[in-house]
Amino acid sequence: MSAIPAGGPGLPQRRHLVTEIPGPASRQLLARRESAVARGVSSILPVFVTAAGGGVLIDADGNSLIDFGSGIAVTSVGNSAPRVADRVREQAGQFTHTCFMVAPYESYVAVCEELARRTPGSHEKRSALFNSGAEAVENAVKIARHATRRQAVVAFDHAYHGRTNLTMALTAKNMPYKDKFGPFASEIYRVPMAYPLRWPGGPERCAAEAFDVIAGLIHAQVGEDNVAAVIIEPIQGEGGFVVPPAGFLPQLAEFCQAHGIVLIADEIQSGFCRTGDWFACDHEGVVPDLVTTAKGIAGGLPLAAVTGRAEIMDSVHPSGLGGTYGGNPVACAAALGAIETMAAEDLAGRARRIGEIMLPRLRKLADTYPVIADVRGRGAMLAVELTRPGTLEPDPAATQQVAKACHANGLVALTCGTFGNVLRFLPPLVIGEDLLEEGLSILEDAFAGL
Ligand code: PLZ
Repeated sequence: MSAIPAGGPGLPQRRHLVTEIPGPASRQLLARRESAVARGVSSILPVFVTAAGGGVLIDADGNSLIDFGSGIAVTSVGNSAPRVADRVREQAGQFTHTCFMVAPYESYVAVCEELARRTPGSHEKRSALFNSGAEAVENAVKIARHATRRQAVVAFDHAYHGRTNLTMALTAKNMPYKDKFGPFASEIYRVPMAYPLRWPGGPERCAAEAFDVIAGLIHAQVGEDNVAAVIIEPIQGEGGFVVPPAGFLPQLAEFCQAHGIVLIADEIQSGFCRTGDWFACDHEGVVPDLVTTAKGIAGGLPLAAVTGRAEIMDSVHPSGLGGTYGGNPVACAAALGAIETMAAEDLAGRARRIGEIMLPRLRKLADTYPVIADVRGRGAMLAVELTRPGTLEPDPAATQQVAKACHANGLVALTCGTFGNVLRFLPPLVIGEDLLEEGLSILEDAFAGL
């Protein structure tokens, strides 16, 4: 085996397989893993990574794979992006932790300033920093309940908000996220999602009916003035990259405003340039009251945030929010490097360009293979949904088969969806166009092999 290269954009940007997938070195690590790592924590790829950068992952056998996953929409700026890695190195040499609740530091404040600048709306905002997406969602709900003195939270079919107790309750899908992990938190009410492909009566009726159905359910089953918050992913992530029809989110925002309900946009997967704008809400000018962010915010370091209207955020008494590690200085340094990269390299523009390259090829694929029932998404957050041809019956087996064929040929492709029948594409926004085209060719070959 050759020496392990350093990661970052300097890595040769090419797919190069030198062994089968997984190779012998990864197989050895898999065996060690089995006797040390809990079975409940699983991995999609069977290879162990030694370096990554730009649009490639290098494994323990020296294989170079094309990355269409970004570690689930995290390394949008690329792995070991120079501005991230440099700032992390510098910060780690200065101090690694004081606890912001004990002795504060500037970078935490600077991240909150950036969040105020970049998130939708020009109103006065405040932010609080946490470690994971789930923790941000938990805190957004805490804040909304505190501010409104109400308890009910409305979440959607196909929603994903995390794996902690409250966020499991908000997440829709049972297996693998919730099965026998209950009892779950109370006062969570679920309403249908505006899911055009699967709306009874079809996409046109979805646009016309979804909001009324949801508002009707809230009125009849919860009562508007019992609702603290409505939480929605403006483009759903784990649940299947579901894009609601134009007009739906603005209607929902208007409804929340009319009834004093806090609208929480969970932009943990869709945020930070992924969809071709800073946030997915921006495409329709929707201004949520609270926004949860994580993933792409810090180029791979664990950081999450709740950002929102000053009066809502500041309704919470001093010391009502916090946590030992929230806004860790190394993670904040990474976030400042990541946000600077997004702005300096116009990664929102890159995301739009990725969409322009990928969408026509995905649509052509759908024209060729009737197993593809839908092509959807925005910018560099794209997906295809697989069903038995001519029906809406999900085809998770074909989805798995395509994903596995991609992996065997050196393309990191992820699946998602309540029914496990969606292939999703989340390339790093810095991926080269040749690599992007090559990845799409591998995907096409995988469909040809079905
Ligand atoms: N909200 C919209 O996408 C995380 C989950 C991976 P954490 N999605 C990836 C898995 O199987 O655990 C996510 C999300 C949205 C919240 C979360 C939760 O973020 O950082 O994983 O807690």
